[in-house]
Amino acid sequence: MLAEILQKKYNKTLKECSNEEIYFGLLEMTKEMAEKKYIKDTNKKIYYISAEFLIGKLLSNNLINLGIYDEIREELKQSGKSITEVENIELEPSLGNGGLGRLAACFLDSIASLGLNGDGIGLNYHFGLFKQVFEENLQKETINPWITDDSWLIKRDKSYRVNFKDFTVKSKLYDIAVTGYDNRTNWLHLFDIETVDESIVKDGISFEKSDIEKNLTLFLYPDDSDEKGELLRIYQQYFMVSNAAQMILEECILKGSNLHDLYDYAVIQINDTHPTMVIPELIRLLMERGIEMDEAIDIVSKTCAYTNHTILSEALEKWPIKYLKKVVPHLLPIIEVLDNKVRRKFDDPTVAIIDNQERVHMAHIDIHYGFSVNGVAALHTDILKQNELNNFYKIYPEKFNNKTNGITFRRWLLHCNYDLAAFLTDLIGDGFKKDADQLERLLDFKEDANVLNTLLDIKHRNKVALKEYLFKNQGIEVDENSIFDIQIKRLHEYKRQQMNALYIIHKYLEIKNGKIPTTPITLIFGAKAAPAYIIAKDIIHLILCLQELINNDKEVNPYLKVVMVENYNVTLAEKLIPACDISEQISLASKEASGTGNMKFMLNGAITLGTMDGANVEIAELVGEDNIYIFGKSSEEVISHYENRDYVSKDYYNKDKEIRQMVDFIVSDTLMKIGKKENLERLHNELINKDWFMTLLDIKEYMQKKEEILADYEDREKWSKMMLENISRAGFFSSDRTILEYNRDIWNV
Ligand code: 26Q
Repeated sequence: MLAEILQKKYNKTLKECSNEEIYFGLLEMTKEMAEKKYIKDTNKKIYYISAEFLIGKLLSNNLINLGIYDEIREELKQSGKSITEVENIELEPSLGNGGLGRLAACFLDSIASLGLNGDGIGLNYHFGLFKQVFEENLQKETINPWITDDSWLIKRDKSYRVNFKDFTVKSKLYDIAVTGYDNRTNWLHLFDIETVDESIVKDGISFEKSDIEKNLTLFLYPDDSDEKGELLRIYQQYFMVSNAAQMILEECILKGSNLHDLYDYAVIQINDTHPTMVIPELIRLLMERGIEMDEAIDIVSKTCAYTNHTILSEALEKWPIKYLKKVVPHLLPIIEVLDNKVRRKFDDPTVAIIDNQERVHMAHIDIHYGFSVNGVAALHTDILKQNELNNFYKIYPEKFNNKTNGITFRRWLLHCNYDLAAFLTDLIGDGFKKDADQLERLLDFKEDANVLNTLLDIKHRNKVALKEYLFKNQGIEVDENSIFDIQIKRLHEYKRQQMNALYIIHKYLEIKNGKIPTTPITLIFGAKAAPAYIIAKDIIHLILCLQELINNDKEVNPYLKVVMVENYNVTLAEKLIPACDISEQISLASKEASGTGNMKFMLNGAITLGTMDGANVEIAELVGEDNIYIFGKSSEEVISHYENRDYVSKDYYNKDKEIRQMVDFIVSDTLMKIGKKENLERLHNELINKDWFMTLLDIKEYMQKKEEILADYEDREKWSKMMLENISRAGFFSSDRTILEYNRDIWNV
């Protein structure tokens, strides 16, 4: 079939076609096949509304889900072509910041793969999140264009009017097919406007923030903002949810809803607070269609469910009324009624929607006017119930529930680790592809030396593949015989990349003093920092300076290497994760809601070095303490430090020589020669005088545990058994399991 398409499209045989031509041929073919698997379903539908869908490249995944990957791979091979090289042609859209966006993409895959009726709704950002480049050991931001004439986007002739205070825009809809694994096709609906003007972007990623008709869907907001930026974010959010609400009502009416029974036709999952305005917007639209306000509120409350992804107070959205008035004044009367109702019912001012500083707490709207509130890992949900949202939990205990995150095994095993998936299939059959719990059958081979050695072999081959990829694509050289210790995630102080960096300093100094590691170590980082997050950028600067220092020091570089990959994204994750030995999950306990990278690493046979935070807690329970390396203060201890305000980083700095030595190295002559004084001094000062995320509290234990895990790597048999145990127990983290729970407890479709 591919050959026919290429013949028709280019009048060439497969052999004669360039990789680019093959890519576009496959794109056409896949889109057609996907569309055929769409079934018009009149049942209740899940609408997963999210400001982010970090979908990654789609070609291979669609081929896998459509069941033709092996066939195409073989066909290409026969003609001397390689599917990996064809994949390289595809541009990766960056329609997400990190975990929350990637989760949304995994969920869409699982919803379709389980045959459920459910679509995603979001925005078609032309440049997505910025592309990261390194210059003079600093992060610079540029645009990441991904939309080409021919792409996964399918233009629909659907359009809605969205009214802002001073003007109206007309939307246009693009769809991307979401193929289920051996199952139906659903859609990801991405809204856009005709008038967007890509040419207003100048000098990196700067543009005129107030010209909404030109900039509305240019960029995905990184998690930071100034006033104009915040206004734009409100414009984007309202544009997204108004389109969503109009489309949902239209579809439900077509299916026979009289709107009084909307919840029998639709369930809306609100992915963090970014789509919260869908609640007042739906109420408004129902009232426009003649439904009384009280009933409209009741209908919407039975239709919407909310997922919380964070307890960091700075990430909880609170929009000043002043801003909302500038953008969506027509929502304010509704929000005020919602607030009044709450105030009449509950004395507690902390559960009000509008606070005494005239700010609207978006999460509070979701909790009062949605029927479900869920956290994303057991510990996270407990913290929401007992601490962060305790006042709400006391009012609505029945609304709170946990849904531990998951990942799609199609992308994070079958696609990214072809050899491991094939080996597992040989051993335990292919039942695990649809029923991930069957991975436990691997435990039968716990004592089988051949199996254990093959796991080590596959890991080694993946390390070689990564080595080649990094050399080709980033000009970086690594030693496949070293230990690959990897930390890849957004850069944030709570994730504590700085702690890992301090460890590198410690190792560097040890090697300088003649203490040589048994096996060389390669420390790999990948992380984007929000452009306005100064300290996060300073941490990147520190890591890049260490990379330059260490990799150029002949005394040290045979034993220690630091690699910070540029523009970390889904595609890079797919190369890095299968090659990883040590998975760094070292957030300050209580701060990482779940983490999902931790699950991807486990599934691919990496061993976790981490704190008892987020889903690490559940990983530890599943694999047992012999198969994971846990360190650091517990979430209770951390929360109590915050409550009592009794953590003083300077005390730790003053009383421990080793800590002082590592921290002070940041501003040593050696590093200052390479780096920028301002950045390094600011970071040094931050660690000593603030350290809000308690790096120095956990660092000694971290160093000990890391020595332990590095030493255990030497025992290859023990290590391979840990790998086997981790892979075997990863079934729980399939997003299919997560989605079945969402459906059982929340959606009921
Ligand atoms: C808020 C206001 C203004 C602008 C941007 C934002 C904003 C944008 C993105 C706030 C938060 C985000 C992203 C949050 C996120 O990715 N959270 C992660 O969600 C994952 C999936 O549940 C969890 O595994 C991670 O632990 C959590 O950090």
